[in-house]
Amino acid sequence: MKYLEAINAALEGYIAACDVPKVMREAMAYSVFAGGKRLRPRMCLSAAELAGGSMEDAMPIACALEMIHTYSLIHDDLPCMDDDDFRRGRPSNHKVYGEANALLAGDGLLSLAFETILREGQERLRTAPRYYEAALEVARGAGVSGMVAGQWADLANEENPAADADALAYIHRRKTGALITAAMVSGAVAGNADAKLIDALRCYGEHYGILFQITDDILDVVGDAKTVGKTLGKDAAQNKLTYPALYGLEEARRMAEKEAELAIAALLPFGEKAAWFTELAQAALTRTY
Ligand code: GRG
Repeated sequence: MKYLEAINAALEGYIAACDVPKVMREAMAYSVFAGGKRLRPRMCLSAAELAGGSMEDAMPIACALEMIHTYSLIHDDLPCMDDDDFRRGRPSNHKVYGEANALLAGDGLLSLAFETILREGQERLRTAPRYYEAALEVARGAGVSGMVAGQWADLANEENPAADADALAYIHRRKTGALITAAMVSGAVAGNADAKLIDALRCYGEHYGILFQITDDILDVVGDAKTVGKTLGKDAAQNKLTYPALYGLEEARRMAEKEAELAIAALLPFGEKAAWFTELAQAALTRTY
């Protein structure tokens, strides 16, 4: 619980501190405080601690990851993208604030993410000398070589009968996996990890990202809409390239188990200190939201 509370308190502070019109702040806060699991910031903080760094030094980067993740969900729900009316069990941002405001709330969160990282940097550099290297990982994971490229490819492959396993891997390594991997690596770098630990955490992030996406796809087929908090069955309706669509449900489940094994194996050399990550990968296999 200490992580969740600390992440929420820091996010509240960063959003409260920005000088924006009241409704814009409300629109940003509406989605940031809608009950997200805080997976990426928690991964970042735990990776920093595993490396011997402090939660305090990694916190601006952890919060930036959550702002970027939230912007991506707001934009993904827009009618021009996935066109979804529900997210995290509530009306999507554009259903409450309108499309233009939702677009801007997303833009606001993306820029606030980097403003936060840069503004906090001078102070953090004293104890986290590679802080800006960590920030670069976030920019790469979020941007044109990461999440944005994955979203682009995902939209481009809708209704594409030639889309295959390579296309699926390309999309999900970037759309979902890149920001998750960036959370692991940025935390590790902020914590001044050595190359061996960074490689291991990167490997965990890459496998966990695929695991997370496979289970997301499975939930879209067999999940409970109330528990998941969003409209289900949309992937099939939109002819999306997903793991169950390409491989079938049973094979998709087996693939998820394999990815969990590989993620866990990457951190075996770090023993008990990596226990939280091991449990996280195991829990992903049975997640219901
Ligand atoms: C708009 C550039 C841009 C990108 C959007 C993340 C994304 C890319 C689209 C969302 C589509 C989707 C369902 C992806 C699957 C994985 C995923 C990101 C699920 C949501 O993440 P959680 O479960 O969400 O961590 P919470 O609500 O807990 O924060």
